[in-house]
Parts: sequence; structure tokens; C-alpha cells
Amino acid sequence: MNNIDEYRSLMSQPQKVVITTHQVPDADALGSSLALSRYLSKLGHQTKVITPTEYPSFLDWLPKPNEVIVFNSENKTICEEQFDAADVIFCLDFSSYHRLQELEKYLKNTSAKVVLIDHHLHPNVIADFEVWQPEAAATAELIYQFIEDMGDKSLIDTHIAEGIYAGLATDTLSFKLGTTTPDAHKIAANLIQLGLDSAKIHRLIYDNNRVEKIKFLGYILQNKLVHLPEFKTAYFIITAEELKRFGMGLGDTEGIVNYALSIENIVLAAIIIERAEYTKLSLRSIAQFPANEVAEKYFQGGGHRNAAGANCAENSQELEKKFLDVLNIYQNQLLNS
Ligand SMILES: [Mn+2]
Repeated sequence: MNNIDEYRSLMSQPQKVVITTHQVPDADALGSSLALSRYLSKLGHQTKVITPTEYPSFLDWLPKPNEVIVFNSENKTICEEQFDAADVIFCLDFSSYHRLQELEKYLKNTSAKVVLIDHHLHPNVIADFEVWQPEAAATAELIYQFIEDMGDKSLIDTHIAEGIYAGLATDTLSFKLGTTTPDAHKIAANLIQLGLDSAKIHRLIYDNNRVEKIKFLGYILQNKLVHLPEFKTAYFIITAEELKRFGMGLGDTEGIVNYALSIENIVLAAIIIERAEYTKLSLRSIAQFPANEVAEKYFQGGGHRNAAGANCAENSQELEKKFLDVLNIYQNQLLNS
């Protein structure tokens, strides 16, 4: 962290802390936020986790999800008051203001000190203190290191460990992506040594599906896979009608894209999902192929080299057409990957 002495002196007295993270928080965003919240409250600070949108229900098992205030029309006043009253605001797992949606203006107008802890490329969030490492496998990895750097490793309890492990395990796809750092493995080992039940966390994350979701997955795999070996690419398109017909909610489509990536010789996998306000494009790639460059340059999105995405205004057919055009641009790079 930069200005670490200033940070230490700021936090030497109890502070009112707001922790916020990106829209539709994933396990890294929410797990890191809850772990940090628990750690800071153990030091005597008053903490609130505020998310710009609802988080997927498969994260309900995370310790103390009731600490989370979800921004919506009902909670607007509470969120405003919390941001107003905050002495310190932690921004976790996002590098760009727009991922805060409505909360963006509260952060931009705050007089609180801002702490950014993140691993995305090119952060544009203005912060007084930064723990920014784009090579980190997850924000959770940075939360662990931050607690350790503060000399507070002994404060890591099961709640903190589970939040950190959830972020590490999911951002690395169970420690299998090329972005998995030696530190990610070392931290996981330390957490297990501290008593974390890693098998339980994996079951809660990956083997905790509603039966309807598994049937939906069967339908998608059977009917919606587009395989383009000439581009080493495979993708799915899910329409709003299909989501409705199968009763699929937020988070139920999580991970489907990885089935496309699991096909032999695939370099790029994608999923296009029609949501209420936008059409979501998620990209996954292997090795050096830059999914983030594709998302940024052609779809105004972003992310990491092997996992990126964008929310687009086009409907699914238009977006598919645009995606196919972009594949042509990258054909050589895909075939040589
Ligand atoms: Mn992350």
C-alpha cells in the first residue's frame, strides 16, 4: 500500500467504514468485502458493505450476508446516509466508476478517504490509498496480504478465511487458470492450516445447484452450443424467453461459458445472455489470447486476459453478428494460439 503510515494513523482511531464493490458482485467481490468487513470490525471500526445491485443467490452461504446493504429504491436513503457518514470508503474488485452504477455519484462526491484494493487493469478510481496489483489472482489474495502486512494475521478467523477462499477459488476457476499465482496456492494452504474446510467451500460454490439449473444446463448444452473450429471458438446464446421459461435468475447462468471453453482445441469461449436492461457478453480464453482486449476494443467492456465481458445495448442476434465480425479480425491470432 502507498502512504501506509498515513493509513495506519487514520485507522488508529475507530472509523465509520463503507465497503463497496462492483455491480452483480461475484464471489471475489462479495467474499473480499465480507472478509475485510469482519477484519475491520474486529479492529473496532464500524463497517457496512454496500453493493450497487443484488448478488447471486449461490453466494447466500457466505458468512454474514445480512451485513450487506443492496442498493435499490427501498434502500436508497440508507445507502446515501452511510456514504455521507463514512470516514473511509473501501473500493474492492473494480477499477472503473461505472461498475458502481448509482453508487458512483456517492463515491465521487465523498469527503471520506478512499482506499482501492483491486487487481483489474487500468484503474481510473481516484483513491488516497491503493493496494493495486493486476498480477494478483483475485482481490481476495490482496485482502489476505493486506491483513498480513498490517501484522494482523492472527485476526483471520473462519469467517474471514471463507470469504478470502471463496474469492481465490472462483477467480482462478478452482486454481486452474493461468492467472493462478504461487501466492494464491500459498494463501489457500495457510487458510487450510488455520482450519478452513476447503472441500466444504467447493461444495457450497460448485455442488449446490438447484435441480432446475441442471436441467436448464442440459437444454443449453444440447440445443444452444455453436462450435466454430475454424476460429477455435465456441459460444452459447441465451434469450430472455429461455431464462423466463426455465425460471432462471441472477447467477443461474454462472459458469455455463466454461463448458464451451472445455471443448478440445478451444481458445475462446463466449456466452451472450439477454438480460432486462442489456445483453451481457462474457468471454473466456486460454493462455495468451486477450479476452480483455476484445471486450474493451469492440464492446466497451473490460476484465482480465482470460476472463472479460461487457454489457451491450444490442439484442442477442445483433450482438452475435458483431461477435462473429470480431472473430474474423482475430482469426489468425486464435488459430495460432
Ligand atoms: Mn476479482
